[in-house]
Amino acid sequence: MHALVVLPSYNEAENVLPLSADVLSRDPGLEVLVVDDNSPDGTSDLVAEAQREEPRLHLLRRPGKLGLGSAYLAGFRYALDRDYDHILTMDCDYSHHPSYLPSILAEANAFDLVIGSRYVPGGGIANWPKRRRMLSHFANFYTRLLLRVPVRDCTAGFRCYSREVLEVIRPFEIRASGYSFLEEMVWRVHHAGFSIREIPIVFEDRRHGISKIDPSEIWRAAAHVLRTTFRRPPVRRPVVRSDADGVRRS
Ligand SMILES: Nc1nc2c(ncn2[C@@H]2O[C@H](COP(=O)(O)OP(=O)(O)OP(=O)(O)O)[C@@H](O)[C@H]2O)c(=O)[nH]1
Ligand SMILES: [Mg+2]
Repeated sequence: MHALVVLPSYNEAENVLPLSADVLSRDPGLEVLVVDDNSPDGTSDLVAEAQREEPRLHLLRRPGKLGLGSAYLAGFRYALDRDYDHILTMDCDYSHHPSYLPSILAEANAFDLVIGSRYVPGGGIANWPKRRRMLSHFANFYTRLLLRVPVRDCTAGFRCYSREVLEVIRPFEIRASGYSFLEEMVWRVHHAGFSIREIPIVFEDRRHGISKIDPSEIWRAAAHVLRTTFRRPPVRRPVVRSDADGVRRS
C-alpha cells in the first residue's frame, strides 16, 4: 500500500508535528500531506522544518484560509497527480486518533471508502456536550434519510478513499465546504455504486487550539442536503449485490 494522509490545518501548531509523526509511525506505506492555509500561528513553518528530517512528510502552503472542502480537494489533486493508491483524510487536532489507522487500512483493500465512524457499535464520542451530540445525531439521521445513503456517520472526516473512487466520482465539481462537502462525497460514492465500510472509532474533542467550524455551518449543511435531494447523482454504476456491510459493485 502507498497511501497519502491529507491533514488540513489552520492554526494547528501544537498538534501538527506530534500528529504527523504518530501517523507515519503506524505504517511504512503511509505518507502525510499537510494542507495549510497560511496559518498565523506558523503551522506551515513547523512542517517545513520537520520535512528536512522526514521525507514522508509533505506540505502544501496556500495563501489564505480557503475552507476545509477546498483543502481536501487540494490534497486529492496532489495525490492523483502522484502514484498513491489510497487517500486518507484526518482532522489535524487529534480528534481522529492515529491508533485507528491499522484497522482502517485493513479494510481499505476490500472497500472503496472506509469511514472511521462514531455511530456504529463500538464507536462513540469521548467528551462532547450533550447538545452537540444531539445535533450531530440529528444531522446524520437527516442526511441518511434524505440522501438515501447506508452510512451512520455521514459527517465524519476520518476516511480512506481508494484512488479509483476519486478518479470516478468527480469530487472537483463540489463547491460546498465543511460538513456539506463530506455529506456530498458520501452521496456521490454510494450512488456511483462503490462499497462503503464503517469501522468504529471513539472521537475525542480537540486537544489544543480552537474550533474553526462556524455554528452557521450546521444550517448551511442542512440546506445543502435538502438541495442535493433534487439533484441526480453525477455518476451511476450498476449495483450487483447488496449485503449488510454496504453495496458492492461489479
Ligand atoms: N487548510 C484548512 N484547514 C482547515 C480550515 N478550516 C478548518 N481546517 C482544519 O480542518 C480540521 C477540522 O476543523 P476543526 O476546527 O477541528 O473542526 P471540527 O473538528 O469540526 O470542530 P472541533 O470539534 O471544534 O474540533 C482541522 O484540522 C482544522 O485545522 C481551512 O479553512 N483550511
Ligand atoms: Mg476538530
